[in-house]
Amino acid sequence: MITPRKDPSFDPSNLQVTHEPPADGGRLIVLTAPLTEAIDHAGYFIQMALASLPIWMEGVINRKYPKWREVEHNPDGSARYMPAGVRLVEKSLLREHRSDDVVACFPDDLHKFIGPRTRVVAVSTHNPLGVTFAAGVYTSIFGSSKMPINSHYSRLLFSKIKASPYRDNFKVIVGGSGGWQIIQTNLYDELSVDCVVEGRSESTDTLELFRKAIEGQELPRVVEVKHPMDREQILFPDTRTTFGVVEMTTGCGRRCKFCVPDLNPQIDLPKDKIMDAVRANVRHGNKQISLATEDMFIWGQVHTDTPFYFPNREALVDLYSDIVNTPGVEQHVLSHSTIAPAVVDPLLIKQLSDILLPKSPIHFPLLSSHPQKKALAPLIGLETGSVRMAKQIMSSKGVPFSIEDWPSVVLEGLRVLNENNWFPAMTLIVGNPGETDEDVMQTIDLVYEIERRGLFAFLIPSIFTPLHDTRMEKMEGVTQTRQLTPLQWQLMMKCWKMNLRPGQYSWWGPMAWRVGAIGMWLYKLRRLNGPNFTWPLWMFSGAISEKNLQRMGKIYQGKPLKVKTRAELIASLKPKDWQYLRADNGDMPMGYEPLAARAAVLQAQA
Ligand code: B12
Ligand code: SF4
Repeated sequence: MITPRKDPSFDPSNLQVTHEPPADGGRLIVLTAPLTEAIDHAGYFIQMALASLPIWMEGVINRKYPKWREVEHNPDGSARYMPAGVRLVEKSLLREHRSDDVVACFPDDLHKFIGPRTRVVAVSTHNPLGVTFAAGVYTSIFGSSKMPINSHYSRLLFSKIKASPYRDNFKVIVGGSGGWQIIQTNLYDELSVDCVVEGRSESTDTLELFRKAIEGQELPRVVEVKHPMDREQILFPDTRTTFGVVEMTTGCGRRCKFCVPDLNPQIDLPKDKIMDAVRANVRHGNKQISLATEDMFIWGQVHTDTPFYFPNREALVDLYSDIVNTPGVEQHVLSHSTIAPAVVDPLLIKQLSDILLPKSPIHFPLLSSHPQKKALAPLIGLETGSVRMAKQIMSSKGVPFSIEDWPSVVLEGLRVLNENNWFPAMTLIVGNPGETDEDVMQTIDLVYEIERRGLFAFLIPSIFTPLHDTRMEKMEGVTQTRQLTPLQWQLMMKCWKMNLRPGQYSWWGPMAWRVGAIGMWLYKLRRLNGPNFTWPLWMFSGAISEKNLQRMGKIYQGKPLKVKTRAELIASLKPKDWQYLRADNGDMPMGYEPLAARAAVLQAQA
């Protein structure tokens, strides 16, 4: 059981506002999501910041994005856009309910739709309590109120529903990728939730549950529903989604032990349905599209004769070209990927860059060589630089390459990506169960090697969180920032120091960080995070050089890594995999051509 956080800034009694009941008696089924998960502007980063910053830092967001709370409505007051999860619940329900019985609205508009007729209020949530990787760790580093902004707004939503004068008439059903957090914290009563659904809304079990709720039957606390096993059963939104999210794949296939989405079947969704959903978004006023996936590179190669980790270049180029060339699509952002495909097929990365950069809203003026300084920034898991740890938790993360070569795959992949103006956000897990100082040192070595080679990724360290249903669910790593060792702190602070590199080029940048970091430490952080945090923070501030800190024995400076080149990595592949390589990338292994020729002969004979 996870201990829920308290939110001192939040007083539910402020919610006792009375409204006129809706003239039509309200809708039978009202769908909603926390405001912070529904907003559609300012790109992915604002939602990630809302999930990671504590509520007392909300002012930072307010200053940077003064209009972030402004949302758009349809003429009837319903939400113009909603997270893709809400849209699919809506679509699933419309298979057996009339459209005027179902509505999706923003939290502030709930009173316009919840009335005496309402029987179900369904909430879709991504991360309601912030007890997941990066979201939890950053708020806890900053201490006092550990409540992430997103959790504050999620609680606000639940309190509004709880305070409804019609609460006794309807059931509250929660679903989405963050539903498990309510189960694990047992906050059903506090949040006034009747039932949490684990799984997809397409399932007939979900419809059955809504039927029971409408009839006023008691609901179980948790319902697990099945994931569709084939691509045709997955529904697509035909209205506008937040950030234009349209699903591209489910599952992954690399089988990392800590991963939730990999538990779903590996499916790549049909292109015609993806395109319909893209066009539907545009029709409803969206100018941006993002394909949701765990690994964009498996699309077009699922259940084919070629292993999924050799990307289908033609299929991917065709799909992405059609998306960005759809009239009305002005912006496109990437979601998640893995890094090995960049080593396998660098030309694919180049071709995708040519197609995607012109429509990318991301600009990194100090990093990008694109004429308009555009960049692509998918989220990629690096997780650890320790081969020993990688073997334990993610032995297939780098396939077709051996996990023994993981640091080389990361460095080579990043080189290819950076050359093509891809600057990924890369996550690292700190405090894995059984992680030793030696493991952390190897990760620090890899991070220094990234720096030494002039490569760039936003490195996002987070503390290991055992996620529900995964093969590491019962394992415990570090649970509080005070437990972090000096090396683990050093790794975290070094990552952040490197992330700020592009911001350090101004004359005032380095000075601002020095003063700011030390000021924060004196004010608050030294008490919160304990003595192991002190020297890594001095390193982060840059007030004492890393060389001097190392001489003083206060930090570990990392040793150069001996890594394989792309040619050496390709040469390390098993001969049976050579047939899937693309010769136009070069670096082909010795003996490749005879094999290719033999394959061509066999093909001709067949
Ligand atoms: C796109 C995406 C984002 C985008 C956009 C999110 C948005 N608001 O639309 C961005 C980049 C902003 C984002 C941010 C974050 N994300 Co995110 N994101 C995704 C991703 C890739 C796709 C989500 C999606 O839209 N899927 C498609 C829809 C259709 O699926 P769905 O929402 O799950 O809905 C289905 C079911 O859950 C169910 N369902 C949904 N709602 C409901 C409601 C009811 C009542 C019922 C019955 C059923 C139901 O039915 C739907 C299908 O029919 C997923 C990975 C994944 N493949 O799901 C990660 C994922 C959800 N994100 C994750 C995380 C950790 C985060 C962040 C915390 C990261 C961070 N530290 O910044 C933040 C949190 C943001 C916030 N506001 O709190 C984790 C969730 C882990 C968890 N909660 O346990 C995931 C699973 C990624 C991962 N590999 O771990 N994310
Ligand atoms: S590569 Fe990513 S999505 Fe795939 S199993 Fe590993 S963590 Fe999960």
